[in-house]
Formats: sequence, structure tokens, C-alpha cells
Amino acid sequence: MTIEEFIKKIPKTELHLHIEGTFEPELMFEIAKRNNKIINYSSVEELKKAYHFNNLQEFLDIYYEGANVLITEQDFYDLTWAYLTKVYSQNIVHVEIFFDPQTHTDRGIAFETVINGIYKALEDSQQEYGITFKLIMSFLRHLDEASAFKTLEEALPYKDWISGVGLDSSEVGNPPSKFERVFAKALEEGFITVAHAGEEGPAEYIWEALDLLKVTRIDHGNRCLDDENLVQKLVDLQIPLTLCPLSNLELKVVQDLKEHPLPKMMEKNLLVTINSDDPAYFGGYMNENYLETAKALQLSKAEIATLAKNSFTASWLTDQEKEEYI
Ligand code: ES4
Ligand code: ZN
Repeated sequence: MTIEEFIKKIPKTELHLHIEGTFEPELMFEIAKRNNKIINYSSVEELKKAYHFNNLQEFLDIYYEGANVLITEQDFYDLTWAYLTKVYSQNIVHVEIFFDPQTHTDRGIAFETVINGIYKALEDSQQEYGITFKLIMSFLRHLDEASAFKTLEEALPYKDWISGVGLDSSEVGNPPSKFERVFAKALEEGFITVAHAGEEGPAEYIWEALDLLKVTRIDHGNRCLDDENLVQKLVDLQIPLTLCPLSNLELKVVQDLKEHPLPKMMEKNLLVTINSDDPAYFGGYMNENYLETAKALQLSKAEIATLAKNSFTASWLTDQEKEEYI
């Protein structure tokens, strides 16, 4: 069996995925048309040409612009359904996905419109494809604390649908400490907490995410390797890191996949997983992330199997549910 076949066949979970980052240009143009929205690019090809980024912020500017054409519950349903169909074809059996409510509520779309569309698609895919799921509401860290508090209030009626809260968007200059009080309230309300940390920001932000936001999983976390004591803590507590290799390459977090820190992290016994982050923008879904990483780093089938197993260990499935796969 080739590495490619092995990757495709092995059951996996996706733990770091922004649903707005799955918005393929073809669907974007289709939805823009039905909503009478103008896209600043003349065609799918022109838009795709704009997908070259030197850093996180250059990507975020285009990502938020793309999301502007999403208006109705059906739009959010179609976006999510298209992603889940892809997931099914890649033998991903469980997903824990982010949505960014503020990207939509800030432009006048109701919270309930967003969550209803996303949630109905997730329920339908569980029915039709057998894909299980958790939903994570992510706060935009470039916005202020008051906006995050307001978003948390809006989420409370949907507590049964939302398992956790996260923190994403422009990292440098927006440390986890900015959201300590919001996360304290989220924890009080029973949400699990995660945060993007150490993608472009320093190891210190990973410490803050652990100590102040009480996160039990770190999104990215690449920069932990700058701090030996931090690595020791992440290993001791087996705090999962949700790595996103193609994202790191496209956003110049690494200059070449061959330089990706994943092997060093595995060597140190960090609990690392492979994920796709914003696949419509970074040139690959889960299996492409596994394959490109495996090729660049010459990973063995045993190492690939470990990464897939880690994805279940790091998930929020119950021990009993995990047993089915590991
Ligand atoms: C993101 Cl790659 C990345 N980093 C931080 N925030 C994000 N939101 C969507 N993708
Ligand atoms: Zn992310």
C-alpha cells in the first residue's frame, strides 16, 4: 500500500478547522451571486491568484473579506455541508470545528442565523455520513474584551450545541491575558477552553493560554520549542498541539515543510496532531496535509498511524467512543 493510500484509509479526526476557511472560491461566487454581493475579483481564477500570503495578517484580510458574502442560514449550511462532504471522502470520522461569530455579527448577521446553518449541516452529516462532531466558538482576539463578552452572552442559549470556546485571529499584540475574564466566565458556564498560541506569537503566549485561560489544548503551539520548561509542562500534562503544516507553510511560519518542527516535537513526546486550519486558502484538506508532511519529513507509516491515533487521544470524544478507533 502506498503512503497516499495508507493516509486515505486510516480513520482520522480533524481538531483545528475554521469553517470560514473552507469557503472554496467556486461556492463563494455562487453564494455572492444569489445574495447580490460583489466580489472584488472578476473570476474564480483571479481570486485564487490572490492567495499568496507573507504572514498571518495578509491571509486574515482576504479571509474576512470572503466571509462577507455569507448572509442567510442556507449560506452557512451550504458552506458547512460542502466541507463535510470533503471530510467524508477523506475518511475523517470526527470533527471539532471553529466558527467565528463576530466575523458575521459585526456586519449585522444574527448569531442564530450563523449557528443554525452550521449546526444543521453537522447534524445532517452525522445522520448521512456518520461523522460525529463538536463545535467550538472562537473569539476574534483583535477585537476588544467587551465584544467577546457580548458574543459569549449570545452563545449561552446554544450551550448544548457548543462544546468549547477558542481564540483566533491576529496573534501578536493580542495576548491571551486580554481575554482572561471572558474565559473565566466561559469556564464557569461549562465550556472547554482552547486558544491559538505560538503560531506567530512567542512561547510566553502559550504559558498565558495555559495559566490564565486554562486551556486543555493549544492550537498551533509551534513556538513552544523556544522554551524547554514549557515543552516539559506540555509533555507532562500531555496537552495536545493542533499543528497545521500547510497553513504554516502558506503563512511563512515555516519557510519549507522540510523545516517543520513536527519530528522534533514527536521526539520530545509532545502530543501533536495534523490538521488543515483553512483548507480552501492553504491548498489542502486533511489528507493533503498528512501527505505533504509525510513526504517532506519522510514519515513512516508507523509515525502516520501515531499522528492519527493522537488525533483521537486529543479529541473530546469520551474514552468509550475513542476505544472504537484506538
Ligand atoms: C487562522 Cl491560521 C489562523 N490563525 C489565526 N486565526 C485564524 N483564523 C482563521 N485562520
Ligand atoms: Zn487556526
